Amino acid sequence: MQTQLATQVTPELRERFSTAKKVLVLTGAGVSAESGVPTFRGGGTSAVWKGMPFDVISSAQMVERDLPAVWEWFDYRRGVLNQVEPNPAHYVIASWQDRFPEFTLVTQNVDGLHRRAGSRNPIELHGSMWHARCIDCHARFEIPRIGLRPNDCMSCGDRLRPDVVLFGETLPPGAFELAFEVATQCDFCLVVGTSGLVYPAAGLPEIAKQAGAYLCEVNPERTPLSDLCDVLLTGKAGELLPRLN
Ligand code: BJW
Repeated sequence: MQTQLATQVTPELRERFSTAKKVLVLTGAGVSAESGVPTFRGGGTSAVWKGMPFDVISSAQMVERDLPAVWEWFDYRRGVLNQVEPNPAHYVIASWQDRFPEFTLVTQNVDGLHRRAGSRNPIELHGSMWHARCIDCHARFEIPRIGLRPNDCMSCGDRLRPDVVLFGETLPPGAFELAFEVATQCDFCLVVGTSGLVYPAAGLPEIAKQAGAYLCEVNPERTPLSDLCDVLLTGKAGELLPRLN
């Protein structure tokens, strides 16, 4: 079947969405773009920190080599997040959790904006910038506000690192397994603002498709996932998602 291209919500899409029973929404950095959070692969200079590409500074090797630099990078990004608000896409996604019999939000984002918009239990596949984790005993600590980042582990005293999944690292235990399970059971899968390049998250839409779900992608650009989708809604999430209601 060919992917249908649309810039507006079509009657078929609205009908499919409104009659769905088990909805899975997978989001990526693009859902936060209209809040002013830079995407990773959106061009410009945003994905470079002090001359280092983000896949260098956001890497397991850098945690070993220069943990203070990694903290500096994440402290800077939490500072940016402090200045921004969730946008209409975050809010409408949060509203859907009470609309469908079964609804799951799976996000690759570590910015916490879905929670700030009211999403109760997002599966945060790549962790959260608002948590630190002990490099030794793996105890997790919330970073409630800027300036309140704990320095050392309160359980064992060892060093803390951002509780974020960096390149080459494994996802938090159980998170992908849960997302996988939901993908095999959903009847409608909405893929929003992701370049579809990073696995295993990028594999979820195909799992949903194989299980028979209707797939809709919302993105201003085509991605490697577009051909898999039933419909590609071309445009910005903050403008298009509220129109699905
Ligand atoms: C808009 C918009 C608007 C703009 N509205 N849309 C299978 C095949 C190949 C490789 C692998 C594989 N399995 C594993 C790998 C390796 C690797 C990987 O996938 N590499 C590929 C890049 C080649 N994966 C991993 O390493 C993962 N670990 C793992 O699998 O562990 C097991 C294992 C271990 C060891 C060896 C092998 C396996 C971990 C991945 C962790 C990713 N971490 C990051 C960084 C987080 C830290 C930080 O924040 O600094 O997570 S990478 C970065 O990419 C971040 C994102 O969550 C992730 C996805 O990016 P996303 O969200 O798609 O954003 P962008 O910027 O790419 O795209 C934005 C999109 O929005 C664009 O399409 C725009 O058009 C769109 N947009 N405005 C709607 N208004």
